[in-house]
Amino acid sequence: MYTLIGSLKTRGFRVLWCLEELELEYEHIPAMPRSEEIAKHNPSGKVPALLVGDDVILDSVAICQFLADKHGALTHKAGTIERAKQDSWTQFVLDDIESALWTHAKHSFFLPKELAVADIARATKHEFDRAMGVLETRLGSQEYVTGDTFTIPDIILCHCANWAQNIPKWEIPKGPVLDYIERLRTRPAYLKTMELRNAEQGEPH
Ligand SMILES: N[C@@H](CCC(=O)N[C@@H](CS)C(=O)NCC(=O)O)C(=O)O
Repeated sequence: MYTLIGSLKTRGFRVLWCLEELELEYEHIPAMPRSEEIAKHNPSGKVPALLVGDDVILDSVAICQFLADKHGALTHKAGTIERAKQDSWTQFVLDDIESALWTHAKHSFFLPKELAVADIARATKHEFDRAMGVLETRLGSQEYVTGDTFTIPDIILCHCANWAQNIPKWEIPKGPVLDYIERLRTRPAYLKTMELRNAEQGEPH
């Protein structure tokens, strides 16, 4: 039995999608960042966290990859070339896409006003658009990022695409990249996660 702590309006979305894909039993506590509930498990106050018995796993990608490895799906096997390429995709999503989104979010609402850079979007949108170009080239005409198999970086990428589309004027390029994202959004586990997310109160983080 797993317990996911973290609102679905945060990176918690990725973990619940993953739990749904794997058809696992879980409990969900939709705690917000910096809430008392998450502070019991993560001193940084960041969500999500996954409780596994007496253990706590932090960081959405580590959690998703753990679940995939443990349950033998949504991943290539460790030690294979396919897995190396999958991990490279995960790293690309975090370094080139999520980092632009996260820098943008921090300067928009997480940092104290006196520290936030007002026109940060000039740099972050530039980084994001550049990453979209790289994504288009690397994806080519493949169904998923690693080819025929749906894996964890597809989940992280789709979550980042949703995040980007909530920022005014940030767009996913039409054509192969948008088609790929829209294909991911038809998955039953995604639709279930989105339904649960939409039923939650509060703003996206
Ligand atoms: N690397 C972590 C990042 C977690 C994170 O930054 N979560 C955001 C919400 S999506 C948060 O809780 N932020 C609160 C803060 O930065 O204080 C992960 O992937 O889970």
